[in-house]
Amino acid sequence: MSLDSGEAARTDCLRAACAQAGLSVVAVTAASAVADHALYLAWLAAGYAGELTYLHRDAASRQDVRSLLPEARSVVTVALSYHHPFDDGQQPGHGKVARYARGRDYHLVLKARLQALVERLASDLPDSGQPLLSRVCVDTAPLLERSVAAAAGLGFIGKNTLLITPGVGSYTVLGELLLSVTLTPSVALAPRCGDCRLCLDACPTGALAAPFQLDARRCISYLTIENSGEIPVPLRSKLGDWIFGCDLCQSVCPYNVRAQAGDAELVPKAALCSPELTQLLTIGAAQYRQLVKRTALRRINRTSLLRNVAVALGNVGTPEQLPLLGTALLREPALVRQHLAWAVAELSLRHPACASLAAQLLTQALAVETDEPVRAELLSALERLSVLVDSGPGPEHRQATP
Ligand code: B12
Ligand code: SF4
Ligand code: SF4
Repeated sequence: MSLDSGEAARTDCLRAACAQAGLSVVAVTAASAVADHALYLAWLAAGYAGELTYLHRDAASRQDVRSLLPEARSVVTVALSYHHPFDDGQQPGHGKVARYARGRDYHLVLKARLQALVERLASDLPDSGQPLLSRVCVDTAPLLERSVAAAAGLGFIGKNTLLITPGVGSYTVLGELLLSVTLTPSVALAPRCGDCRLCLDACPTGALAAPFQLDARRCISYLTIENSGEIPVPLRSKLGDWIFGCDLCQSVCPYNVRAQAGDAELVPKAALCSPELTQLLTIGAAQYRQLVKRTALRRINRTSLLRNVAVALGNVGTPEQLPLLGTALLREPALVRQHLAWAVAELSLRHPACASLAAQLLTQALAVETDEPVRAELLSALERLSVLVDSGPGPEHRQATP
C-alpha cells in the first residue's frame, strides 16, 4: 500500500490530463536506476552502435533517469501510434520512406502534447506542498526510452528490439515526462514473442544479430539516416527501395496486424508515401527544404537523401530512368556520384538491354571525373558491365585523373 495518501489522487488526475492532452497510451514508473543499463553497456562494447558516438558519450547519464532531473520521482511514459493504412508493395522506379517519417515530425507533435500535459498538471494536480518540477523527453535525451517504457508496462520489448504495446502494436513513437511527484506505478508486462522469429528472418541485412540484439551498423535505418558517408557495397543491394529508414521487422510482426488506428496528427503526406525516384534525384535545394519541412526527414541533408535514392535506383530503377541517372552523374556531389555509378551498373545488369547506354554514360562521366573514390566506382561499374557489352575503359581512363 502506498504511504503517500495523495499518490492515488495525483495518478487519477494524471490519467484525466493525459486523455485531454491527446495521450491515450500511458504508463508510469518510479524515477530510478534503469535495470537494463548493463545490457546497454554490453551492446556498446560489442561495437553495435557503429558511428553513433553520442551513445558512448552519454552512456553514464542513461544509468538513472534522475541524471536528467535530480528531483524526479516519477516517469510518465507515452506512446503515439503512426499506424495508418498503407499500400507498401514495391513499385518499380519508386522509393519508400519509413512510416514514422511520412507525416509531421513526431518530435514536434509529442513535445507539444507533453508540454500541454505539463501545463494542465501544473493547474490540476492536487497540491503536494512543493513546486512541480518537470522535464519533457522525446528521443534525443540520454534516456533508454524503451527500457523505461517497458519497466512502466507501456508494452514489452520484442525480439526486433521495438517496444510493442498489445492492441496498439509497435508502429509507435515514445516520449516521457519526468515529474517531481510520486505517482502509482503501472504493472510491467512479461515479454510475449514466444517462439516467433518472423522479424529476425525478415531483416534483409542480418542486422538482428540475435533476438533483442540489433547491430546498428547493418540496419537500413542507420545506413540511410545516421550514416553520412558511403553505404558499404555488400549492403547496397539489400537496401531494396528504402530511401529513409526501414519497416520490415515491424511489417511482419503479428502484433501490428490488428493494431488500433494511428494518431490523426501523424497521417502520412502523399509526397512521402511512394516517391518517384528520379523526381527526387532532380530536386533542388529549395524544393528539398520544402519537402522535408516539419518532417523527420530533416535529420538528413539533400546529399544523404540523394545517395539513398541512387542506391534505390540501382535496386528498383527502370530503363526509362537511366538517362536521368547519367545527367546526375555529371552534376551531383561526389558522394552521390559514387553511388550513382554503382546504380547505373546495377540497373543495367537487371535490364541488359540498357547496357550499352549505361556503358556510354559511365564512360562520359569517367572522362571528366577528378574525384578518386568516384573514379574507382566508375571503373568498377564499367568492369561489371563488361560481361554484357565491350565497355572496358581504355588505358587512358585507367591511369591518371584528367
Ligand atoms: C540509436 C537509435 C536507433 C539506432 C539503433 C536502434 C537500436 N535498436 O538500438 C537505429 C538508427 C538503427 C534506429 C532504428 C530505428 N529506430 Co531508433 N532510436 C535510437 C535511440 C535514439 C536510442 C536507442 C538505444 O539506446 N539503443 C541501444 C539499445 C541497446 O537500446 P534499446 O534498443 O533501447 O535496447 C534496450 C532493450 O532492448 C533492453 N534489452 C537489451 N537486451 C535485451 C534482452 C531482452 C530479453 C530484453 C527483454 C530486453 C533487452 O536493454 C536495452 C538497453 O536499455 C532511441 C531513442 C532513445 N533515446 O531511446 C530511438 C528509438 C528506439 N527508435 C525508434 C524508431 C521508431 C526506430 C525505427 C523503427 C525507425 C525506422 N522505421 O527506420 C528503427 C527500428 C530499428 C529497430 N529494429 O530497432 C523509436 C522506437 C519506438 C518503439 N515503439 O520501440 C525510439 C524509441 C525513438 C522514439 N522516441 O520513438 N534507432
Ligand atoms: S529496420 Fe530493417 S534493417 Fe533494421 S533491423 Fe529492422 S528489418 Fe533489419
Ligand atoms: S515478429 Fe515475432 S519475434 Fe519479432 S517482435 Fe514480433 S512477435 Fe516478437
